[in-house]
Amino acid sequence: MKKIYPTLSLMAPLLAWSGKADGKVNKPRDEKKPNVIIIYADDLGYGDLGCYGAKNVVTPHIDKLAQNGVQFMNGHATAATSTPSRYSLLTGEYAWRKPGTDIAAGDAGMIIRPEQFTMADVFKSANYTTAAFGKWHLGLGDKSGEQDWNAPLAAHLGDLGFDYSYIMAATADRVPCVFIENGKVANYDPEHPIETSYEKPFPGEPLGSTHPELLYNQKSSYGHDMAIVNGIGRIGYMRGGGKALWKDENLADSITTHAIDFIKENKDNPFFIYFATNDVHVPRFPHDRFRGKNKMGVRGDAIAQFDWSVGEILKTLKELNLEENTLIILSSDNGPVIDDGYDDQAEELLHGHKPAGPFRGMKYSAFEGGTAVPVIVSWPKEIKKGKKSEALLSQIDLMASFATLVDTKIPRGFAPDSENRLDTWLGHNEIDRPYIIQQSANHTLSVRTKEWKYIEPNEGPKIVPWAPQAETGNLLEPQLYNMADDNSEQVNVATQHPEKVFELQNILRVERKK
Ligand code: NG6
Ligand code: CA
Repeated sequence: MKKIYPTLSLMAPLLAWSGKADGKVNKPRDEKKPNVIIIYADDLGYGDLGCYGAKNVVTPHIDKLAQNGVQFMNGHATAATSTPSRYSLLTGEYAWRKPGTDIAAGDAGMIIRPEQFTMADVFKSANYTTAAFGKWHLGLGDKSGEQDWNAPLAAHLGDLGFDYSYIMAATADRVPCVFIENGKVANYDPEHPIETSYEKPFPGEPLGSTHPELLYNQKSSYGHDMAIVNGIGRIGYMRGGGKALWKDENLADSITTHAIDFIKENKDNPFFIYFATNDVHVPRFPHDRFRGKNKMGVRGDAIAQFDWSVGEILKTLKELNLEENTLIILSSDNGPVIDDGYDDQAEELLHGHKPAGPFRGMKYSAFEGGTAVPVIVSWPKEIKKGKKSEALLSQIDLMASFATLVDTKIPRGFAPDSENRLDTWLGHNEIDRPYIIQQSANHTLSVRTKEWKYIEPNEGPKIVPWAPQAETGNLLEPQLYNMADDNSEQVNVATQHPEKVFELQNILRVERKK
């Protein structure tokens, strides 16, 4: 579907970004626009990287990226789970404004609609070549449950501003377990047509629940007992696939090598890459090169594999002489989780490792651990080395900040929640966002300022049923934490500071009305 944005200048002038924190405008640069790569890990926690204090796993490539750029100590995803976080990142709209943005099934219809203006469109309108790799998890095709995986999909990333895509439809634990390249199953095997269902099993196909003896690896600890693919129980039913089925141990290799090929092919023109890894999501099934190397078991191995992927991208940029003028943003879609429904010993083998660093809660949670994530930004040409920034930051602002970077306008009505904070993202200032809004798995909203955190009252279990280490943050009373002296949200001071509670509640009220 063709998008037409009359307000948009397709002849965007060359980069004219003011690189100054004080608002003074530098001379417009007429050099080549930077390449931009978002490296988006899955379920990687604030405490999971060497540069954020991890001891049990080494992440030399990422640590180097941080040393060469800015490391943010107060960066946040918009939500504590994948689909809403990614929706907000790629559209600049808080997912809680848009129904149907919860954790998506593998046969969900495409959640971002073709007529929406996306982050990829920002770059396209500035004449970049754009691509997405790896985990998508934002639906494909026109309607949920109605995809024909054996034909070109009715709607795909080509309709969202991506020139090229090589993606997993959802997650590694959801069917279909195949890569999709430009809207078609990659390595399609006509002998083995693909069918999926999230409603009923296919007669005669063994399931994790009925044939646990076929699960030779990674038994489920919760759910994940429907289709069995590569000996691993998944969410959703599937049959067929044949040669197109991915190999779990090769996921990182496939995603990384496709991205590297794209970089090589597009080295002469500015490109934008959304590089979304499967690591460190479940099922954790790292390649033999990493397996068994880390004392924390497969979760540690998967972090090392993620670091390897980053290293390969950096190596390629260096070889092609693109390192200096490539802006890289590395982050995660939500906080960490330990046991996420597979019995992979992630908990038993932690050895004192704290995936969420100092924060309370994890993935799914309204506590900070749900959304406080590593954020590293590097652009050797423009960013001073080795900076740490305490600025309060939300991924919601990347879209408008990128629009400023490439000097393009977002058409009216799109990216309503995204603000241009480019100078902060590049480490030129440390201006906090006045507040950020965070969404937990059950839609509880929190307001975070630099000093305070308010969690609205909500019902529900205290612990995520399948993730026994993950506190939800649910409480029937308002919660208020003083982040300046209690960043692990231990002491609820709501009753001592009713005026602060009121002020932050009011922010939510106003935001909800927008
Ligand atoms: C949950 C899954 C979990 C994970 C999550 C999505 C079970 C018991 N739990 O429903 O394993 O897939 O969805 O994670 O099935 S996310 O990072 O993509 O949001
Ligand atoms: Ca995730």
